[in-house]
Parts: sequence; C-alpha cells; structure tokens
Amino acid sequence: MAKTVTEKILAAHLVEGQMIKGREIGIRIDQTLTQDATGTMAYLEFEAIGIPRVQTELSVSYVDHNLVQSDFKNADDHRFLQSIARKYGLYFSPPGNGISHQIHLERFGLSGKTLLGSDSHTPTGGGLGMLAIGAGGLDVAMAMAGKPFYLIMPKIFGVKLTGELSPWVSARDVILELLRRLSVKGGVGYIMEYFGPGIKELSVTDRATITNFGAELGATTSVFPSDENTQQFLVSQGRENGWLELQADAGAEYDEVIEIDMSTLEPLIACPSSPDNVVTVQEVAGRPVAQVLVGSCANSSLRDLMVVAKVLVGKEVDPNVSFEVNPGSRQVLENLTAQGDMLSLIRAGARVHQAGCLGCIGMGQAPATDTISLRTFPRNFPGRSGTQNDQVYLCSPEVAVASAITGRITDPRNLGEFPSYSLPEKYMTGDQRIEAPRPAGEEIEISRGPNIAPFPDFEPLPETWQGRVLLKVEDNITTDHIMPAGAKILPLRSNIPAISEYVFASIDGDFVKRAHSEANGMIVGGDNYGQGSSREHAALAPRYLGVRIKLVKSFARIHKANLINFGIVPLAFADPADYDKIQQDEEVEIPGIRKALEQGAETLAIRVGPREIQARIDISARHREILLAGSLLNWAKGA
Ligand code: MIC
Ligand code: SF4
Repeated sequence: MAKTVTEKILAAHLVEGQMIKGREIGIRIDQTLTQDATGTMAYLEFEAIGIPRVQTELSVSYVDHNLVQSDFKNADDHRFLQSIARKYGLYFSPPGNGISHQIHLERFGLSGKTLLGSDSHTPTGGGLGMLAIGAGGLDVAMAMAGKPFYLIMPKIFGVKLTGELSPWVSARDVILELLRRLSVKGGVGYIMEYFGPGIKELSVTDRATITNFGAELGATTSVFPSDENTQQFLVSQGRENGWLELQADAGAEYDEVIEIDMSTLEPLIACPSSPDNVVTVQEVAGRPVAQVLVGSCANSSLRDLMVVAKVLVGKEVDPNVSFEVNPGSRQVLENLTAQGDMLSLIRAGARVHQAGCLGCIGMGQAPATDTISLRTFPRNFPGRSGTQNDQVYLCSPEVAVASAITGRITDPRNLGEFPSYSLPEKYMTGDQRIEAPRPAGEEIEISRGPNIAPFPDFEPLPETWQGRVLLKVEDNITTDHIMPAGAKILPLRSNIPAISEYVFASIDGDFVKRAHSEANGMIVGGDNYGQGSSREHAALAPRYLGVRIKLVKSFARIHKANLINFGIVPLAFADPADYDKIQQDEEVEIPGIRKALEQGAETLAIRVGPREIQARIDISARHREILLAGSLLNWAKGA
C-alpha cells in the first residue's frame, strides 16, 4: 500500500501495537534531546530508573533556557546536567551554545530517524524529514533507558503547498496562515505532513520554522519529506553521509488535506494573546511598538538573521524601539560574524544577546507596561513575557525588522526591494563547545547543588476518591497558566516543593492556599486544556499539592500524557454541557474509581452533591496500570 512519510517512519520504528488510527502504539526512539528547564527533572527520573548508560543512538542535553544567573540555582543545575551527561554517555551543549532545536537541526538531526525531546518544539526536526516529537521529561527518560515511546496512532493531515512565496513573505507566514485557518486546536490528534510542488521552494530552515510553529496547532508533530534541499543542508553542515531520501509514495492517502497556495500569502501577524489570533499585517499596521525581538527556536537561523542584517544596512532602528537579537546558536553567530552581518546589526542599534531562549520564556527581556512587543517567537500566551497584561505580537523576521525601523507595525513590502543574500555552501560549524559522550566506565561524581530536591513519592490510587473542586477554568488553558515560567520561577524546576507554591499563580493567587487546606483536589476545565509546553511540572506540582483528578472538555496531548505519568486521572465530560453543572469549591466523590479503572471501564460516575455527572476515561490499558500504581515511576519499579 502507498505510504506517507509519517507511516514509513512509524512502520520502521514500530515495536508494539498496530498502526490503526486511535490505538496506542509503541515506537523505538533513535535520538533524544532535553533542555535544562525540563532536563534536570528528566535526569533525576533517569537516575531513579537506574540504567547505567543511555540506550539510544544519540542523546543530547542542552542548556538554553535558564541562562540568567541571579543566584546559584541555575548555575548549579548547569553543572548537574554536565556531570550527568558525562556519567551516562550523552552529548552536552553548555549555556551560550544556543537553543536545543536549532543546534539539533544543524548538528544531529537525520531524515528517517525518530527524536523524542522534553520540549514541545522538538518538531523543529521535522524540517529535516525526521519524526520529532515533544514529550514530558519522564517519557524522555524512559526512551533514554531504551524503552519504547507510546502514543496514540495519529491521523495524518496532508498540507499541500503550491506556488512560490512573494518577496518579504516567508515561512512564518505559511504557518501563521495554517494557524489562522485551523486554530490552536486544529492539529490535535494529527501529524501534519507537508507535500506538493511548493515544498521545493523552502529550505530546511524554512521548513523547520513551519514544523516548529506547527506545535501551536496542537499537532503530535509535523514532517517534511527529505529531498535535494535536505541533502544540500546536510552538505553545508558537513553531514552529507547522513542523507536519506524520504518521500511519500504516489497515491499515499491523508485523512485530511488542506492546500496553501503560497503565492497568495501576504505578511501575517498573530495578535495578543494566542498564536492563532492571526490577521494580515496591513490590518494592524501603524500601531506603535516599543520592543522588537528577533530570535527563538522558530526564527533564528542564519537565513533569518542575515535577512534582518541586510535590511538594516545603512539604516538605524527607531529610537523608541528596543531592538534585540537572540541568535539561535553559536554556529549562527559565528557565520553571521564571518560574513560581516553582525556589524550591520550592531551599527543599526541592535542589542545582540547570547544564543538561547531568553525572553521567549520570560528569562529577561520583559516588555514595558502597556506597550507593544513584536516577536518572531512561537508563543504569546498572556503574561509569558514576564509583564502582566502584555501585548505580544508574533511575526516573521521581515515584519519585525521593518517595524523596528519605523517604530510602528509595518508591512515590510513598504521597504521596497527585498535584499539579496546568499547562504554559505559550507557553514562554519561551531561545534567546539559541544562535549562528546565520555567512554563508559569512567568514575564521574554527580554535582548536586542545594536547589536539587529529591523526587517526591506518590501513593497508589485509592479505592474511592473524595475531594473538592479547587479551581474551575475556561477553554485553552496553557501550561504557562498552570505552572508559570519566567526568571523567578524557572530556577525552581529541580525543586518540586518550592515550585509548587506558584501553581496557577497568574489565574488565582489563592489556589495554593486552598490546595494546602484540602487533602484531595480536582480541577475542572474546558477544551484544549494544557496546551503549549511539555513541562511536566504542570502535572507534577499540582499532584504534589494533592490534585488527583482533572475533569475537562478535552485535553492537549502532551499534558494528558504528563498527567497520567504522575498519577492524575484525566477525565473528560461525557456531555460537554455538564461543564455548567459543576462549580468551584463543590465536594466531589468518585466511588469505586480504582475498581472501575482495573475493570477497564470507559465511563465513570462523579457525584457532585446530589447530582451525578458522567465522565469518559479515554486511555490505554497501560495508562490504567500507571494510574493505579500512582505514577509511571512506581509502575516501572513494579510498585
Ligand atoms: C516553552 O516554549 O514553553 C518551553 C519553555 O520551551 C517549554 C518547555 C518548558 O516549560 O521547559 C516547551 O515548549 O515545552
Ligand atoms: Fe526556547 Fe522559546 Fe523555543 Fe521554548 S519556544 S524552546 S522557550 S525558544
């Protein structure tokens, strides 16, 4: 039977189950990546599993998120991660080297391979034709231990690209158009697979912008075929030996198909405060901007920064704008400098930072009160920038630089002719700071700072669960709402008791107090609950506070998996209208919950005072065992 690229990669890695849509499958993972903000916990979990060395073909630990060292905590974590990498046979990329996804694309990603990363933007690797999936840290720890990664066999959404992009319109506009049409829920349950004559117009880094931002569709991942452009990229990286052609067979079938004629696209922008709040730049042009940030795993490749630099030759940014450049990687910085483009950026007034995530996760670069910040980043969820009531817009590097020059949101087509640029045939690869795995058997002491708290113990599921609704929230709640990030909270990622004091801080300042006063808690939510990041702290910290049940209209994929991993039962309203029948502070009981899970029940009755609500429990047999054991770690240890 004719196969899609997705089906080919999945079939080559299938170790459990059958590739029937909607059923659970287990796949072999070739490569893993972690970043520091999720990595510390992932390696504590890996240590708890007790395997002496990583079992993958290649695993990399990156430090890119927690770069501000306002006290010992982040620096301690960096040293912890380095010592772990040395002990367990991983590559280690130290702070200043750049963003995991950009470096992985440049130096490690390979067509046809599977990559599991403890970061939701891992699908960036799909630009190279690999199946790159974001997951919670514990799932990545299991993959490093050589265990399969389990997922629900997704449907495949074919995205047919035709036509050519006009000057000043770029890859970011392609994926903004998809967000505009499909919304932040449009990709849930799907892998997005790109095909059609238009793809040859896109370089690997353009494709990576698309697969990266595709995470905001809620998709499991996104993937491009591997073709001559892929080969050319690997040649430029000195990695031509790793090239493998990978195309969908003629006649391959997709569950859905959507077509984008790229020649009809114009510059687009996502308005505050959701990546799918997309309009044309023309519609919002003229609004004054105070900050323009170019960077992030979505748009900080050499191509993106070169275009910005070329536009700025002989120009200056508006004096009312803080124009900041966050390079994606040390390699990007080296090449930019070698080509002379760095000079144009500095002369034009750019604040050039070290390579890393920085303001994208509120690690500095918070915008001023009541001002507009334009960013080439993937997310503009409320308050994520570090400023309350922020007004963050997401756009292409072209729109960003045009607006930095004028001080207002500007359609870049007003700037006249698009500058010419050429990418090097061979990049300077800048690998000297990536530490290769140490040989097995070396005596390595793990460096553990005082901020690293032991992993909490979680008890098995009780026979009957009784508790209170601690919070009721709306649709599209993000993990940034549940477990905020930013320069103050991120350093607590390796200390669950400390970080749990900030759960739901931006939504309800009394939540933690209420949770402490109740033994057992439940959260009620709307659609697409837990969208956004892969941070397992959004499950771990509420669990630590006694939350054992989440009842919502629907879940985002990674968050649901994280809930199960930490023993929180993910329930969905059998009738979404029942959302109105349960209120915050009500007492709730689920009689016989343990037995129901043991017996494979697909619905559960929830008693809310005198009423009863039916909830669906849509999980695999393996998930049931994990929930009964109280957590994936308990289950894996045979508890
Ligand atoms: C994000 O972009 O939200 C993050 C920060 O990279 C997260 C990971 C985290 O919370 O550490 C993600 O995308 O998974
Ligand atoms: Fe880093 Fe932002 Fe990318 Fe997350 S989205 S990995 S914070 S650059």
